[in-house]
Amino acid sequence: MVALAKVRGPEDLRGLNREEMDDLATQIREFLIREVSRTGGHLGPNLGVVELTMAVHRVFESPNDQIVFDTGHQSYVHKLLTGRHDFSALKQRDGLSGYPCRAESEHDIVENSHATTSLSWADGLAKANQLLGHSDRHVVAVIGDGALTGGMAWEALNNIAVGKDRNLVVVVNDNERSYAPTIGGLADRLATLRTAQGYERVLDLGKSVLQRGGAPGRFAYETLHGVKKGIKDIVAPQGLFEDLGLKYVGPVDGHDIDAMERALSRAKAFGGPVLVHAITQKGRGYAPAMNDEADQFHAVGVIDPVTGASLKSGGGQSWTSVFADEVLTIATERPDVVGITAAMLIPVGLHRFAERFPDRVFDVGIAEQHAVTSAAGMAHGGLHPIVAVYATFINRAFDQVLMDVALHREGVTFVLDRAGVTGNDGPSHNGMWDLSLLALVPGIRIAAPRDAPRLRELLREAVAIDDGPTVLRFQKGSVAPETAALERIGGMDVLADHRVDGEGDVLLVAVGSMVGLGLDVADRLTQQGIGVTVVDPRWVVPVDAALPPLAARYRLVVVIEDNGVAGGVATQVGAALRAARVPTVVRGFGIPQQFLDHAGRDQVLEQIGLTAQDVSREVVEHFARQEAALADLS
Ligand SMILES: Cc1ncc(C[n+]2csc(CCOP(=O)(O)OP(=O)(O)O)c2C)c(N)n1
Repeated sequence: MVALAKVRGPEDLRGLNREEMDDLATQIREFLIREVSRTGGHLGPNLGVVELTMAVHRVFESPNDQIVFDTGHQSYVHKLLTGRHDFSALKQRDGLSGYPCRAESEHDIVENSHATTSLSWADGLAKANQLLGHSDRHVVAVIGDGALTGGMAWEALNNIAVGKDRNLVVVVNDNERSYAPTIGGLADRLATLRTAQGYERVLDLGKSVLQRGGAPGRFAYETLHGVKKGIKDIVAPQGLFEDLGLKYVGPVDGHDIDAMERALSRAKAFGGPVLVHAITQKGRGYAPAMNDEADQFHAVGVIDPVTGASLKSGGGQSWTSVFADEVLTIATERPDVVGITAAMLIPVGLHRFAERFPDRVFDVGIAEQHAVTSAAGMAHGGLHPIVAVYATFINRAFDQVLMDVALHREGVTFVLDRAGVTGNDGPSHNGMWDLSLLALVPGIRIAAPRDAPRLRELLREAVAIDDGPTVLRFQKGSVAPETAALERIGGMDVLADHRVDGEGDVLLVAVGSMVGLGLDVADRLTQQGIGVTVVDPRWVVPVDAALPPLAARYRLVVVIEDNGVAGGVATQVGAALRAARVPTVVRGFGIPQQFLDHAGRDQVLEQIGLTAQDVSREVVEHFARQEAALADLS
């Protein structure tokens, strides 16, 4: 028996026999359940790729061979096999990243957690290897059936297929699920392929029997092999990959290490692009995951390792849940409203709508671009689509929002969950680009609710707009406490008014989830004798017409937003003031344009200076500098 702790690199796997490998697989599963239940993480996907990853590391020699994991959430086993055993601070500051990470290991290449990029990366790596003469090097891309529903995968396969002499192996990790069961024609086609299970084994058996028979036997085997495609088309019509010109091996039981090794070795020896179709089970070996209908523990928080029960209280109603309830109410009132999700029905809160009106909610697969243009079509056809995605994933569909929805003035509402700093999932999951990108779109209207009543109100206002795109963005986690408005000026809510003798120093514009912070800043400044008025603009793009005249009555406008500073609300407010010839200075506080390492949201906010203490100190110093400059002049 070999202890998992002794496995410091893939080479330690190579001398092991079948029994030792099986034993190691058991240890890896126990490790994952024990460790990930303490920190939270992508437990289900990783339990499903234990044997697959072991086989990949036995057959290929990383880092000379290059292994790319699509999305990267299923790379924990790879981390273990490449010597990373301290999972105690997984996804936390200074702990292991939840995705591959170049800073962690020479075995990690792609750390972008946006799905469906692996095949393009692999195509590029294989082209580089060929041109630079690395003929001994193989590229392996591990991609889920979910990620395979994304358009980029097919763009890549179209190119991979013609690179006949490039060493590229695509391993399709087919567990029939994204979060929920994978849907669409592709999923149906993969299901057809699965029915051919056993075929490869027959062929393997034939090989060993026939090859033992010397030259005639070998001839018979080659003949059999030569007609393989024909047989397969009879057994299971599967032109899908072979029609593209890709050699297809499978389906293979992804939990049978020997079968996986045989398939991968054959693919490796082929010397051209090969697709290995592995059948796996998400959550394998852990009953609470396998029995979980919603997503088989795709991603969990802190759980009891024995029962799988969640151990961390939710901390109140989530933004997602408020949206889920309100969108259902609206859908009940308005039959023209439809929902679209890119493979994330429950995470984005369209599940209640889908349960009640299954024909009116469309899961399009991990296909954000298609989701948006399809929504344009639906809008033109007389519906009002609500496209619900995580803020970070709308980046992918910028051109579709611009050219298909906005240019054609189609009434589509985008609901962007997880906007702003999300923290633990690292740089690619922060929703810090959506607002700046979307603000570039002519005619778009973007809202940022500060609390649950505003989310409901703004969603209703958004779906009432039928002549262009509308956007609602809100953060991850629990809704902020309710803050009532003192009054409304234009479309803006005034939340606090601490002017001294009617004189205002600072007009503080607090955007969405930053309202709590803004109110805290206002209190601190008031204590320093600085008069502050706090407004929540509700709709941040375009800038409310009432804002420039209001700003003209203050010495400084402070904008606080949970978005990249470049091109965000502060930029928009500054431009609006300049256009209205209002000279008041605008100071923006937001997320610097950096890729932020994984850590808790509060830790990240502290690191980038988005705290009440930091912002109020900056404002006090601003006035101190101004007064010093005036004193110099006099
Ligand atoms: C562009 C994009 N959209 C959505 C997601 C969210 N997401 C993360 S994993 C996942 C499902 C992936 O399914 P699959 O590729 O089959 O991998 P599995 O988890 O089943 O192993 C989704 C939708 C993402 N990472 N990237």
